Order: sequence, then structure tokens, then C-alpha cells
Amino acid sequence: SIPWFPMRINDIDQFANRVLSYGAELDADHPGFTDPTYRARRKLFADIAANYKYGEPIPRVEYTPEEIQTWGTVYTELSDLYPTHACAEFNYIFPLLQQNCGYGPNNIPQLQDVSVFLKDCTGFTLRPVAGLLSSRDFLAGLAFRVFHSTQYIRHHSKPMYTPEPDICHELLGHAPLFADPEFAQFSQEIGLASLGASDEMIEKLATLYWFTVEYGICLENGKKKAYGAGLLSSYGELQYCLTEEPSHEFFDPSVVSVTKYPITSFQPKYFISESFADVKTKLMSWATTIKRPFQVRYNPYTQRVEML
Ligand code: H2B
Ligand code: FE
Repeated sequence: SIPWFPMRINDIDQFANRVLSYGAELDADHPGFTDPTYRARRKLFADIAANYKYGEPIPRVEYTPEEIQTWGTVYTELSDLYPTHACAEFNYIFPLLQQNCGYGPNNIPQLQDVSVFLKDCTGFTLRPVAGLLSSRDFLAGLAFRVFHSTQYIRHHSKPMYTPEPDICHELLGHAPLFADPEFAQFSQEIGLASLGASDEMIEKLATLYWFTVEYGICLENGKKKAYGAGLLSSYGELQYCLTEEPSHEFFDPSVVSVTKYPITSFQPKYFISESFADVKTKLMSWATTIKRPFQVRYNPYTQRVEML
């Protein structure tokens, strides 16, 4: 039987609360575990995500001076590297976020403002989420050009480390490229391929997502540049990934989709694409080999998935 999947954009409301880990709870090794103030703060963010319904404005949050300082540290270090380490599409969009969405070292942008900006560029929107979703739920959001975004920030005791996605990862790593039309379409294609797919196929698509959207590298005039969000939000790995230390291979979905990867250390291997158009074309032709008794397409006028 076909696993349930959302067919209308507001069906997503049903799973925004099915978080696998973190959310309001924290593991014993989380930097904020013993900090009651941080935990109370996380509860606030979890409640916003739990109560959010599709189409509503994302509630604005007044970040504390301590939170803004954490953001400022991460922002300042990373923005130093972007001109030399990030791909051209990212460097084109980043100043637009500074001009339109309040990106800067002294301000944590509001998800609502970033969502409005992205919607205007590519139709992508953000919705708040309390913690990690399953791959199936997370990928299904992408089919509707919806990106689930955390709104809380990492613990101030370790500004350059987080064991989970946080607003620095989402807004510095992910958000900029969702404003790029080719990248947006590529992301949506992974999402569409995931709808109603088998668990085994979800695993492959999550792996493709990992090696592209999270850890992808591309070539520009023969030089390697980062486009993956896990790289663009990590000061250490953004430098490491372009050196000769890790290995680099060309992107081939049939190889990438079955490659194992570590989740708590720097990647030993990265996959390189020529362009977003190239990675999208390769993914789409690979996706036609997926065995599914139906095909899907997204109707942007009705915001529904149609089964063919
Ligand atoms: N959930 C959330 N909230 N954010 C993510 O970035 C995320 C997720 N990534 N669930 C997913 C899993 C990704 O690692 C792939 C698709 O499994
Ligand atoms: Fe991510």
C-alpha cells in the first residue's frame, strides 16, 4: 500500500508537530541541557511551531541580547568566508537579504520577513518547526516549496557548535539559495519524488538531499565553491570542504543515493556538480527509475499535488 502523503498544502499542518528529537526536550549532552532559561526559551519556540497553521504570518520573536550576540558571532565569522568560499548564486542573494530582510551582525532576521522575500523570488515559504522531522515529513514539505525552519538559536556557551538545526543554520545556510529559481526547483523535485515512496526510497532521497542541499559543492571556472547549507553555516567545515583533505567526486545520483555518511563529524567525501541545472536534470532522470504506481505533479494554482 502507498504510505500517506499530503496532497494539499495545509495537510502539512498535520505533521509539523511530529518531531523526532529536541523540540522542547533536550538530550543530556546538549549545551543548553542544564540551563533553565534556555529550556524555557525552547518551550516558547516549540509552542509557536505547534500552534502554527499554514497561511498565517509566522509570529515575530524578540530575541534577547544574548541570542543576538550568538548570532552576531556566527554571522561575522561566516560572512568573512562567503566571498571566497560560497557559490555565486549565494553571493548574489546574500546582499539582497541584508537589504530586504534585516540580515546583519546585530539583528536576527524574522522568519516571516525571510518567508515573504523567498515567496516573492521563487514561491518558497518557511514554516516554523520545533525540531527534527522525519525525512519523509521533511521532504514532503519541499514538494510544496515549503521549508520547515527552526526559529530558536543554539546555546550561547558554544556559538560555533550546534547538535541540531538552529536559526543560524536555516537563515545563513538554507534560506539564501531557496531564492534561486533553479535551486528551488531542484529542491521541489526531491520533495515530489518522495511523496508516497517506499521507506527504502525515502532513505535514498534523504541521502541525495544530504549530499546536495546540505553538503553540495559546485564548480565555478574550475574552482570548487560550496552551496550546501551544512557548509555555509559551519565556519570550520566551509574551509575544510574546499581543501584537498576530503575526497571530491562528481555527482551521480545512482552512486550518491547509496553513499554512507557521518552526521557528527566533517564529511570525508563531497560530491561536485557543474550547476544547479545539471544536478536537477540528473536527479530527475534518476527519479524516473523510482517504482511508484502513479506519478505526481504539483499544481501551483491550487497548491495541490495531482496524481497521474
Ligand atoms: N527536520 C528539520 N526540522 N530540519 C531539517 O533540516 C531536517 C529535518 N532535515 N529532518 C532532514 C530531516 C534531512 O536530514 C533529510 C531529508 O533526512
Ligand atoms: Fe539543514
